[in-house]
Amino acid sequence: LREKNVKVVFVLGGPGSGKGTQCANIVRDFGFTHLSAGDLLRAEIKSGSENGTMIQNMIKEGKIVPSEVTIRLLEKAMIENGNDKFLIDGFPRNEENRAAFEEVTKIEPEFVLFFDCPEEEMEKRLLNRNQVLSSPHGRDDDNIETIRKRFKVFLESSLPVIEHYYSKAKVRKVDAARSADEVFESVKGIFSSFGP
Ligand code: UP5
Ligand code: MG
Repeated sequence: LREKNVKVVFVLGGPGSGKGTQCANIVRDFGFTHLSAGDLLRAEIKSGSENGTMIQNMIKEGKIVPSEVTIRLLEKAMIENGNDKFLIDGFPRNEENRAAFEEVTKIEPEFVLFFDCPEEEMEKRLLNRNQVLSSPHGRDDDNIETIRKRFKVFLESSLPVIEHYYSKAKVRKVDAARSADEVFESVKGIFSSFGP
């Protein structure tokens, strides 16, 4: 990955802040490949891997899966994909994730796209997605107990990662409490000024 000079943007923000939604737009307009750590973990559960039950239990509790598992999935996905530009969505979620990813891949992100959104708004969105649980978007961590746990883990473990990147002047913050189209207008500005 290093020899290929792969470029990575971390897409971070609380549960329901719109990471997945905006990544789809960025893929369409800017030629990145989207890798959602959560999606990769959910696919791993479905594949019946030996880690599946452990991952499922951790997601149910809103806990952060051990970084070796997540990093292995991300690395495999990046290698299998021919692209050299990746949006890594929902990772790193704690300082240990961040340090281990850097250590293993030697990759530093170009920048961190941070979707800033109040908890009330995120809660509303997640509960709303839960309404359509029968749809392919329904997720079994979108119940109020797990949502509260996810918020707590975000505040305690994930915000410090964003702070770390602030200290390196790598954070591009976007107000995510607007319509998806308005948010994407801001996102476009950030990616347009990021060279080819
Ligand atoms: N929506 C989106 N944008 C909107 C807008 N502007 N206005 C109104 N509605 C909007 O959006 C969520 C919902 O809101 C959707 O219904 C959407 O239509 C609507 P989405 O784009 O899916 O937001 P996103 O930020 O991606 O929310 P998600 O629920 O995926 O965030 P999480 O961070 O909670 O989920 P993730 O999949 O990343 O992780 C799940 C779990 O996996 C974690 O809790 C953890 O247990 C585990 N995990 C790890 O252990 N390690 C990892 O590295 C990653 C995950
Ligand atoms: Mg998501």
